[in-house]
Amino acid sequence: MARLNPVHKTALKGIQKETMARTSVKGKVVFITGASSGIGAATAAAFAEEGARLLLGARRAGRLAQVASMALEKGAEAVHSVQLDVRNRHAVQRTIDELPSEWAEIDILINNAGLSRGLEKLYTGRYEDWDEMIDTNVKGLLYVMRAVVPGMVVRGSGHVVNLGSMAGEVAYPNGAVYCGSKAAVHFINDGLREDLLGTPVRVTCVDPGLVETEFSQVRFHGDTSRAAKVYNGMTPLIAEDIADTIVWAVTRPSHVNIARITLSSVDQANSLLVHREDSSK
Ligand code: NDP
Ligand code: 8X3
Repeated sequence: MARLNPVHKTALKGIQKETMARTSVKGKVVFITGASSGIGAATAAAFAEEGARLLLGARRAGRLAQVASMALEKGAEAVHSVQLDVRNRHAVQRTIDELPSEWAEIDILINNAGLSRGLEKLYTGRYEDWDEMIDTNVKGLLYVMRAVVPGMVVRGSGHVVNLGSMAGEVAYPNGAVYCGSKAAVHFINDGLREDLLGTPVRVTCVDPGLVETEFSQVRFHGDTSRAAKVYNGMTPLIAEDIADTIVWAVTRPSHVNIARITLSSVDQANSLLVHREDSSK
């Protein structure tokens, strides 16, 4: 094994001391879109435990209020909620522009709001479902980024975490538009990181496989028994697994950029291959 000379050893020690520190999120403003449910709500809880200040956004104000009080109980330094539909570009910009001054400097953006609608062949799919997915998962993600990232560049600090999906890596039958929207997130994520090169702002994409949240209920327009079947015979991830991963990525030392993380339960190899116990045995 190659030996380090004394000069290199000393230099390395200096680097380790200065740069290996975990990035603290205590007191930092963390903006989570889609915070009213699932991964967003669990991420709010995880950042609350780190003592962050949480800016929570979603359309359902009542659900946001529940997440806000849970986050305060778990140790969030403060919570501010904004009722927000990410599909409305003007509302997104206005919401960010009109934040109270103590919330205006967003340190970390968790660009999580998203959904799937329907599971059917592309050539018979519903236009309304396509619009909703693309408007939310692609255009909404972009609108939020466009409103938040300029401030990070001016202040010379920030971290954007985008929620992609394993479904953005391999398309599955009947899911082309959802999968395509998440493939778009990968390219937008990577393009943003390229455009931010030369600034200290970090950009990460987190790509989960199956996570049991309200996701499938939303996909099947409230059909809970059809939604439950998605996870039949297998153990899915839970929202807290994704929250834990997001907090890990954000708390790496400030010189480390985690570009992309793909995670699934051990019962899933990719978006096409899921191991299920045969319930008839
Ligand atoms: P949930 O349905 O539990 O949560 C989705 C969240 O997005 C809700 O808080 C919802 O809030 C919000 N949302 C949806 N549309 C809008 C909108 N137009 N404006 C603002 N907020 C919106 O699903 P998950 O927690 O599972 O999903 C979170 C993200 O994770 C999504 O981007 C999803 O694609 C991604 N993902 C999920 C996986 C899974 O298997 N569950 C796997 C891989 C990725 P409200 O309705 O109150 O507006
Ligand atoms: C969500 C995972 O496989 O249900 O992105 O589409 S899947």
